[in-house]
Amino acid sequence: MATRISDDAQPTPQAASLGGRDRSVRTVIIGDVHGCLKELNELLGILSLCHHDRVIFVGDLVHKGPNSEDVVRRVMAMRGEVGELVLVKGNHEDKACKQRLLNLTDHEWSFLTSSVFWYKGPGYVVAHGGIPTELDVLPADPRWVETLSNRNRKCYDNMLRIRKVDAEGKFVALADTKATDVFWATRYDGRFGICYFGHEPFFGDHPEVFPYAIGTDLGCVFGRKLCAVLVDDSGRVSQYVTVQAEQQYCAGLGSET
Ligand SMILES: [Mn+2]
Repeated sequence: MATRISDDAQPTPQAASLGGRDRSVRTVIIGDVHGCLKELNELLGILSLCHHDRVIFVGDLVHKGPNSEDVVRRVMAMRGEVGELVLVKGNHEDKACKQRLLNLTDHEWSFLTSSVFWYKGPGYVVAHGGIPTELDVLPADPRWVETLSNRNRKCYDNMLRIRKVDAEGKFVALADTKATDVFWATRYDGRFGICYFGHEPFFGDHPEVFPYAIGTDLGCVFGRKLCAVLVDDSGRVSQYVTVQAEQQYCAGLGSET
C-alpha cells in the first residue's frame, strides 16, 4: 500500500527548464489531451523528452477538441522519440475504436486499439477513470483482461469511466448519481499504489491531490490547462508542468466526458 499523501501537500510547481543532457530517466504522465494538438506540442516542447524517458498518457487523446487524428499521429511518432510510450485506454479510445468514429488508417487504429486498461509502475498505477472499490486483483499485464468473459471484465471496464461511488463504495453510473455519492478517489485506499488518473476534469492550477490518487486532467479542452506530472522512483509527484489552452474548444461537461 502506498504512503498516504499528506492532506496539505501540493506537488512542487514546474521548474523553469526541464531539459538537459545529463538528467536521469524520467517518468512523465500526461492528462487528457482530447484533440488539443497545439497544447500537446507546447507541452512536449517544455518537457524536451529524450530516448531515456517513459511517457504514459492517461487516455482520452481524442474527441471533443479540434485535432483528434493529428494528436493520434503525434503520439504515435513519440514511440521513436522516447524509451517507453504507454497509452492507457480512455472511454473515448474505447468508443472511437468500437464505432470507428475517426478518420484513421488501419495502422493508426491498431495503435488506439492496443491501449491498455492500466499501467503499473513502482509505487503507482495509471488508470483513465480510476480504481473501483471492489477491484482487488490487478495483474502486471493488463492484456489479461482480454481473456475474461464480459461479466467478469465489467469491473475493469469501470476503470475507464468511474466517477462516483455509493456509500458502500459501489460504482454508480453517471446517470444514476445521487447527492450522497462520493468521488471514487476520496475512498480509494492506495491498494495498488498512488493512482494517477484522468477523465474527471479539475479546474485548479495544479494536479488534484487525493489521499492516494492524483487527478491529471486540468480541463484543457474546456479552455483550462493540459498537465504533465513527473513521477519519482517511489511513485510520488516530483514536479508538474501545465500549459494554458489557447481557447475553449468544448462548451461543457457532457454525459461521456
Ligand atoms: Mn474520459
